Amino acid sequence: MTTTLLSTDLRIQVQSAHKMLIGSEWVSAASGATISVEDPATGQIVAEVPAGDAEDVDRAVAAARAALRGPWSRITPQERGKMIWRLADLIESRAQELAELESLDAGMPIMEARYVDVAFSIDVLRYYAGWPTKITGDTIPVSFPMNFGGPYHACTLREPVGVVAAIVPWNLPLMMAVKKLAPALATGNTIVVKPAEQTPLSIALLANLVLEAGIPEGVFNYVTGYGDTVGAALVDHPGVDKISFTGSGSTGKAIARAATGTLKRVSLELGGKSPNLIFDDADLAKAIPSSALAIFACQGESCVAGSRLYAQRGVYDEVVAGLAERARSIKLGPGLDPSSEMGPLISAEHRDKVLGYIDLGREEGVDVVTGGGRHGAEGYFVEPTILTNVHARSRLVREEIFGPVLSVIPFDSEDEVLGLANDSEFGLGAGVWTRDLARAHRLSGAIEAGQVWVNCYQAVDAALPFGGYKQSGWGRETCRENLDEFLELKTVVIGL
Ligand code: TXE
Repeated sequence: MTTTLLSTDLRIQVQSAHKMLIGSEWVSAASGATISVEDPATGQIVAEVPAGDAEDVDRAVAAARAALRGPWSRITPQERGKMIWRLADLIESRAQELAELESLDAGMPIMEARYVDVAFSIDVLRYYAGWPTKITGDTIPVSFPMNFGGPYHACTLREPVGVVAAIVPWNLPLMMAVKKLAPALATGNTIVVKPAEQTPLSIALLANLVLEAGIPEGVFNYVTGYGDTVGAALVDHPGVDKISFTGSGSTGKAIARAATGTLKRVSLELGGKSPNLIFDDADLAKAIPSSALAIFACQGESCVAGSRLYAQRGVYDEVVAGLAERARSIKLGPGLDPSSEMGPLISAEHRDKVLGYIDLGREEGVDVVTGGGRHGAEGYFVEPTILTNVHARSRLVREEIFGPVLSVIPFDSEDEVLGLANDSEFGLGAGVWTRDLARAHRLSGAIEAGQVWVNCYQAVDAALPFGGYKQSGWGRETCRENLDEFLELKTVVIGL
C-alpha cells in the first residue's frame, strides 16, 4: 500500500478519525455519515471523513457570520497581515507533511506537491499578507450640479463582502483553497471552505494551522462533503455573500444559476483547452521539454494544461518526435515514491473518461504516437499519450480531457494558427514559441486567453492575475485586482 511510504506519524494522522472545523469545534457530520477517501495509486481506502450536509453548512455559516462581527472585525490591518504571514510560515514548517498528504490524496508526484502546490500556497499567503494595510478608499471631489447645498466631504470605504464560501477542486487542493483563503482573510472576510470529496486531507491540516496562526475561531470553517449537498447548500445559503469556485464548467454554470436566488457574488475559475503554438523559428531545445511539461505535469489534471499543440510545418516532425521521446521516458508510479515523475489520475471514473477520449480518437482514425492506454494493474494510471492526425473539429481538441493526452496539429501560417487557437469556447492559457518579437506581441494581443506565455509555459506568480476569458470563468485569482472581488465599495457623503 502506498501509505507505507508515509512517515509513521503521518500515517496515524491520515487513518485517525477526521472531523470538520466549525467555529472552534472539531465535529463529525450532524448525520454521522462519512465519505471514504481513496489513494488513487492503489484504489485503497485511506481515510474516512465526515459527509456533511445542509445542517452542517448552517452551523458553519452561523459561525462565520458571528466571527465577522466578533474580534476579527477589531483586529488591525497590520495584525491581520501578520497572521496571514504566520500561516505561511506554519505551512512552510510543515511543507513535507502537507506535500505527502497531497501526493497520497491527489496522486501527484511528491516533488510537484512540494514545489508547486505547497510552495505556491506559501507564496500566495505572503503576497496577500502585505495587502491589509494597503486597502484604501478615495476622497472624491464632488460638484453636485443639482446644487444640494454644501459643501460636502465625499469618500469611499472598502469593506469586506462578508462570508465567503470556497468550493475547491481535487487537482491541487491546498493551493486552490489558499488562493481563495488568502484574499478573503486579507480583506477581512470570514470563510467556509469545502474541499472536493476526493481530497480533503491537506485542507484538514491547513485548518489546524489556521488556528495555530492565531486567526480567531469562526473565521475559517471547514466542511467536508459532496458537491450536491454541502456545495449546493453553500450556494443557496442566504448567509453566504460570495462564492469562490474552481472546478468544471458545468458545475460552475449550475452555481452561477443557483446563486441568482440570493444574488450572491460569484467568481469562477473553470476549465480550459489551452493552445500552445510552436513556430518554425522557435528554440526547440526549450519549446519541446516545456511543452511536454505543459501537458504532463500534474498528470494533465491542470486547468491550464497545454492540451492542443500547434506546430508549424517546418518543425512539426521534430516536435512530434521530441515530445514522444519525452513522453516515453516519463516514469509512472505512486506520487509518494520519489522516483515517480507522473502519478495516477484522481479516480477510476476519471481514468475511464480520459481513456474514453483516446478510444474516440481511435474511432476517428487518429495516430497514437505513444501511450494510449492504462499503466499497471492497480490504481488509476494512464500513459502519457500523444495523438496526431486529429481533426480540427474533433471533441479531442474542443473538450477538456484533464489527463495526459496531447493532440499535435500542424499549421502553415500565423493567421491560420490564430484562427485555430481562438476557435474554442475556452480562453484560459496559451503558449507561443517564437524568436520573432513582433509576432510575439501580435499574438499576445490577438489570442483570446487570460494568460499568454511567450517562450515559457505555466509561469504563474502570486502577483499576476490568473483567470479565464470566455467559458473559462469569471474574475481573476491572485493579483491586486482580485481583492475587489472580496470587497464592497461604500460611498459616504458628509454635508459640512
Ligand atoms: O468537477 P466539479 P469534477 C474539470 C475537469 C474534470 C471535470 C469534472 O475537466 O474532468 O471538471 O471534475 C463541487 N454545487 N475540472 O466532477 O463537479 C465538488 O464537490 C456546489 C477542472 O470533480 O466541478 C468539488 O468540491 N459545488 C478544474 C468542486 O465542486 C459542487 C478542477 C469541483 O467539482 C456541486 C477540477 C454543486 N452542485 C475539475 N457539484 C480546474 N478548473 O482546475 C460539485 N461541486
